Amino acid sequence: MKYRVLQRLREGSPDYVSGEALSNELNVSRTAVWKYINELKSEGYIIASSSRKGYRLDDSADVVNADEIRYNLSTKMLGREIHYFSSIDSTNTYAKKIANDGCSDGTAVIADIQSSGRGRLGRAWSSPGGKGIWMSVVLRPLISPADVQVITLAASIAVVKAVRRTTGIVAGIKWPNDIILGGRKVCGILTEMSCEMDRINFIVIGIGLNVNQELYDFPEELREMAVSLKMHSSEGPAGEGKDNMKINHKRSGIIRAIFEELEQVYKEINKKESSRILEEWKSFSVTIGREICISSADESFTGTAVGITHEGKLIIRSNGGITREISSGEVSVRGMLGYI
Ligand code: BT5
Repeated sequence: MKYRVLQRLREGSPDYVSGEALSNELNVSRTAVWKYINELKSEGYIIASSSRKGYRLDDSADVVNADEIRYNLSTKMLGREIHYFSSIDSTNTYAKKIANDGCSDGTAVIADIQSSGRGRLGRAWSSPGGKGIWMSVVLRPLISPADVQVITLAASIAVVKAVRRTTGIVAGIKWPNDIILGGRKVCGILTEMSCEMDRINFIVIGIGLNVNQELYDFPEELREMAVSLKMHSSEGPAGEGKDNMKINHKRSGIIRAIFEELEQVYKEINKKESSRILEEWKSFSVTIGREICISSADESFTGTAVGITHEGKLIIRSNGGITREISSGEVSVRGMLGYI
């Protein structure tokens, strides 16, 4: 019922909706309306009340919950089923569990805080509350396990496009799974898979996007190399009025846009139209053309990133002219002059 009250306030916004109208239309008492309004406020909604005019929703609040994300969501499948938690260990861990239990294609798991957010190779992912998008999506693509890397590339494209559409911020992609702003990491993607020899059971795509952190919200060791959308919006030369842009971005709108963009690229993957995805990925890539250092448990070497294969492997040409194809699984990639 409280979300019906919310819906009515949305329809009325930016005007007031009277308590009497709410109580009549929803067939509940005025006291009950007041109780639902207070519940919504405690979820983070900003609602002005006036004894004469009633209640008015201020849509600037950054509220994340399943109802808010689904509001005006235009997808058919992505994010139609949402499991939202105010706190969880890792959304990827939970998503793998429900995927094993048979949840539907496109199911999303979202949390405000992760107590054990994970990166690749057992690394930790900083996931403080009220600041970022920590979510995982379960996909059941019709591709072979060998082509799974393309899904990570597709997910990065979806995030870059969603961020651009909702905030105007243009980010780049560092192969294989990082999204970069001004040379720092704003988002990481962790793809995990369950498969048979020739068939994928499911893929979980974990997306960690820093949205509203300030520098001091990051652990000290990340402050040189991490950034949030909010920090990026407010950086730059003084005198450009950028202080006014130091606003909190609304995470639900960005999540919705990620679902919409991801559904588009996912359709292309299922229609085996990956070549367009790879072309688009190249246009966002900050890796191609750079001299980089690749390290794995066994070796480390340098070369220039010259392209990407149709399975999403990075093509490197070493200084001696030898060409190698690298899969993302067990490697770290560093630029010769810094993080990218
Ligand atoms: C990644 O791993 O970049 C994948 C991160 C995926 C996180 C999402 S959040 C939702 C879902 N649930 C999970 O448990 N995980 C996924 P990797 O390439 O290994 O990078 C990890 C490294 O990034 C760490 O070792 C740090 O150096 C750095 N890092 C950690 N937290 C960060 C943050 N919030 N922003 C930027 N960099 C961070």
